[in-house]
Amino acid sequence: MVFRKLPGVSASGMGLRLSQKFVFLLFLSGLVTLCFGALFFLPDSVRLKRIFLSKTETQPVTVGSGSENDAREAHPKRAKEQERPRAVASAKGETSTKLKSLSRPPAGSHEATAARAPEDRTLPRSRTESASQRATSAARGAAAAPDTFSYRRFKGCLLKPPLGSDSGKPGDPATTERREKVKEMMKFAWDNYKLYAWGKNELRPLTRNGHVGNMFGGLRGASIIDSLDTLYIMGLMDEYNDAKEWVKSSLDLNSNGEASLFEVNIRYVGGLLSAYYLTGEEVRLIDAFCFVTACLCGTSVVLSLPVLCCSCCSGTSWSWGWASAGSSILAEFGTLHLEFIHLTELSSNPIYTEKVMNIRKVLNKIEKPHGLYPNFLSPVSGNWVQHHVSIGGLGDSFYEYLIKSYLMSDKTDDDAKMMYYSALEAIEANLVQKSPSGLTYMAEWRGGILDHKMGHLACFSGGMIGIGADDGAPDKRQHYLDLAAEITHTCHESYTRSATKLGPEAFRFDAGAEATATRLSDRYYILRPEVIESYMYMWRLTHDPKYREWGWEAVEALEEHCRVESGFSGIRDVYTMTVGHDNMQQSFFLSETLKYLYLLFSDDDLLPLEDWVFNTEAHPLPVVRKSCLQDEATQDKTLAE
Ligand code: DMJ
Repeated sequence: MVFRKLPGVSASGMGLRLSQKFVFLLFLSGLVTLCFGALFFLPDSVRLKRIFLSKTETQPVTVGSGSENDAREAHPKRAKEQERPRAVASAKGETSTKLKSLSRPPAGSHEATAARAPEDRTLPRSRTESASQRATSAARGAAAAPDTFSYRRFKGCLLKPPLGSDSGKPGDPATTERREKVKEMMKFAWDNYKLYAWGKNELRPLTRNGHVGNMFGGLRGASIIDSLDTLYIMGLMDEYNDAKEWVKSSLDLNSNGEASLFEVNIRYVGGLLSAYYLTGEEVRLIDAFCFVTACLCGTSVVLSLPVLCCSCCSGTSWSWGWASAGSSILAEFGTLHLEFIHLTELSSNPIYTEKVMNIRKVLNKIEKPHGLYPNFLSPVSGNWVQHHVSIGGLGDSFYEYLIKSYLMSDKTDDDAKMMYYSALEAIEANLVQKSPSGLTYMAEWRGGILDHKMGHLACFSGGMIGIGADDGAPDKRQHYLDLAAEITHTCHESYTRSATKLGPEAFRFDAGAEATATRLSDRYYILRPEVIESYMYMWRLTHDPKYREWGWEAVEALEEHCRVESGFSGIRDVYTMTVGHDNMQQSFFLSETLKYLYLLFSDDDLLPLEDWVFNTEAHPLPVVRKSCLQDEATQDKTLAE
């Protein structure tokens, strides 16, 4: 009856005209497609999804040729907070980002098997054994006994003199006093964490409780692991021992949760590695090996291309649901090299290095727009997903790990060197800009259109370009050092132009703005380290006293605006003196911000840059010297003396 009332509908009930039938069918098929598509966005736990999609694993493309190992690449990178879902930006690790399932290798699948340590492949395995169980067993087999570790080989080349509270003590009393102040800040942050949030990931200093979040897939104690080396370097030995005891007795690495391999790698693996190299004490490092190996198993199905996350107990892997079209993120899969190379050095298991080197092969093969590396890569097609390029969030530590891989290899990793300097050239040609008043900054690039915005995260690039200056082409060295100084200067400007003298999350150079945030949503500061990190490197490289002054300005601002009764907190708006606190003491404040400040006010012989590189969470790792690795007889002699 309804139809009769409609124009064009015949009296024969459903006698629609052909064109109407066509439109109706089109509408219907659209609706069905939409409903089916929506299934992919449901959490994995929803029954409907399991019924319809249980057998829809995406088979990744295999990029590259050669052996099984060669052909498979994994890699994740930290979701650069800036472009993570906002929730992450406001409270790292808190996001309940629902992870889009890209690939789930059936346990025992070809792909999962290929990721096992080589030693493991010869062993018969029960069919019911999970991928991660196999990987864990493999890692135990490969790296189980502490005496297979190679710390001994490094020792002769490191720790001159052994660290202690006097290490790096500056000559003048004023700087010593500043350094003591930073140490006091660390103790204050640590004591409050210990009092109110012990064993949790971060302290919530206003509500005086702990925060766990889901960034680490159920792992706990991020602030403890991130603090181990800072406490040790500062000579806070009681605190260091408490931290060490907790790691020994309470760190549970049998996580069932969905962890970001990037975050686990830079904080947990990096933190444990550093503590090991600094102290010579093996604290749960073997377990960390097992954990990472299990993660590798999870990512193996897409070893041809990167994935971000892993569930270490189920051997599954996926990319962030929010990342463009489920793609993998440059800074996630490009930020594994330093730690993984050390895992191979210590375990004599090549699997870690093989994985990260395969990532490079993939990246070397793909065509790069204007020589630039876009932030998103499809793990399915092997192509860039969008042409968004940024030296800040989503891209940053990929570039950092190229130059640091070169430096950490005792300048033998020519591949990393070549990739870094050609990327830097492309960045200079396309991203580096000068503002009307002469401030140098790094814009972002979206398919050829410049976005004149620079994130706080991008401010690490002053230090990065600085430490790479000396190994650039001879005619470029001074230029790179100048560029590093100019960028660091601009980042300092972003601090001095705010009321609190702390910098915003992102600042712009358009519509009359110069180094200031123009959007409300960019005005927050979450205790990030990048600007101070560049001050520290530039101080070491130039000894220009302004960097120490700028660092001290930051200390005063942190004390005035971020220190609360029970710890340090991020603030919501750097442009107002009546600050609102975000109630979060980030673990990177302990591992990076305070460590870089302490080093800034220390002499250069505390962790000299010729001997150490800092991972992207500021955990120091030793340069792998041929002389330390090859001449074991000499090493033994040195140790005996
Ligand atoms: C840290 O976790 C690391 O420095 C990472 O590379 C970038 N973001 C935070 C600090 O801002």
